[in-house]
Amino acid sequence: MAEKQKTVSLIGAPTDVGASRRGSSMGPEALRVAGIAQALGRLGVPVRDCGNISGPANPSLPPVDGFRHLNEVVQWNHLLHDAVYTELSKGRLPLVLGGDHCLGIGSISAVARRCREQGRLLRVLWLDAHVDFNTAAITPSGNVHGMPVACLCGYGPEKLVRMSGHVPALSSEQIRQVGVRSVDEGEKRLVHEAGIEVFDMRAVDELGMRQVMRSALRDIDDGVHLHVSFDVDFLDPDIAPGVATTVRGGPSYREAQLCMEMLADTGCLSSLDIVELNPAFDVRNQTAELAVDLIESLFGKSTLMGR
Ligand code: EXY
Ligand code: MN
Ligand code: MN
Ligand code: MN
Repeated sequence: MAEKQKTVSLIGAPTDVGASRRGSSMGPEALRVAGIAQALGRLGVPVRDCGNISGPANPSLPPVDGFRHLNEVVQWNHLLHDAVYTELSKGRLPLVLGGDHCLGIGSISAVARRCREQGRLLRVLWLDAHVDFNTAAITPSGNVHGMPVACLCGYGPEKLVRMSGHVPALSSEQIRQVGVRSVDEGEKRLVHEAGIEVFDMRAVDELGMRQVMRSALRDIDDGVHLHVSFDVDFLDPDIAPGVATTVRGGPSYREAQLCMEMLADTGCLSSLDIVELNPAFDVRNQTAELAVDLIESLFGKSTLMGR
C-alpha cells in the first residue's frame, strides 16, 4: 500500500534516447490507454495526471566515447528530476511513466535529494532482468538504459552522477535488485565491487519469491521512503512481450503479484517508475494492461482472499 492516500502524480516521460531500440517513447500513452489513472481511482487513490515532460528527439546515432545520446539523456533526466522533485515537495507520490530506464537517474536523483533534505531513510527496490550497472568503459552497447544504477552509485559522467546534488546519489546498501538474469561480464565485477545486493532468478528459484522479498524488504518499515523502479522486462516475456530487451525465465504472473503485494504490505511506497514498456513489441497492449494490473496490487488491491 502506498503512503496513506497520498495523491499520485502521473508524470509521462516519452523517450527512448537511452534504449537500444525505438518505441518505449510510446510507453506513457500505452499505460494511460491501459487505464492506469482509472485503476488507481477505483482503489480510492487520488490521481492527478501532470501530462508529459517534453525533451529532445532521439537522434538515433552511434555511441560517442562509450555513450549513445549522452546530451539528450542528460536533458531528459534533468527535466524529469525537476518534475519529480516538484511533486515530492508538494507532498505527492510521483509515478513516472517511461520511457526507457535511463530515466531512473533523474527520477531517483530527485527522490534522493528530497530524502536527504528531510533526513529520511531511502530504500530503492529495482525490479529488472538486468543490473543496469554498465559504464562507458565496459558497456557492450553505449545505451544509457544499461547504466542507471552505476550512475546513481557514483560510476558515470559528472552530469549524471551529480544530478541529486550529492555524489553518490545512493550508497550501495540503499538499493536492492530482484529478478536479475542477464548480466554482462564487466557488470558482474563492478556490481560485486560496489557491494550491491542482487536477488537474481536463481535465488527466486531456490528460495521462492516470498523469501526473496522478505530479505529484500527486511529493514523497510515506518518512516522509510520506498522507491520502486519497475522495469517491465523484469517479467517473463511469455506474459510481458511488450519490451525491447526480453530475457527468458522471468517471474510468473503469480510471483510478480506476490512481489507487488508484499511491497504494498510495507505501507512505505513513496515513489515509483514504470519503465521499458515498448508497445511496438506488444500484442494488443497486453503488457501495459498487465503492468496496470500489477500496479493495482502495489497500491493495495487484494487479488484473492485479501487480508
Ligand atoms: N546490459 C546490456 C547493455 O548495457 O547494453 C543490456 C541493458 C538492458 C537494460 C534494460 C533497461 O533494463
Ligand atoms: Mn534543473
Ligand atoms: Mn532496467
Ligand atoms: Mn531491464
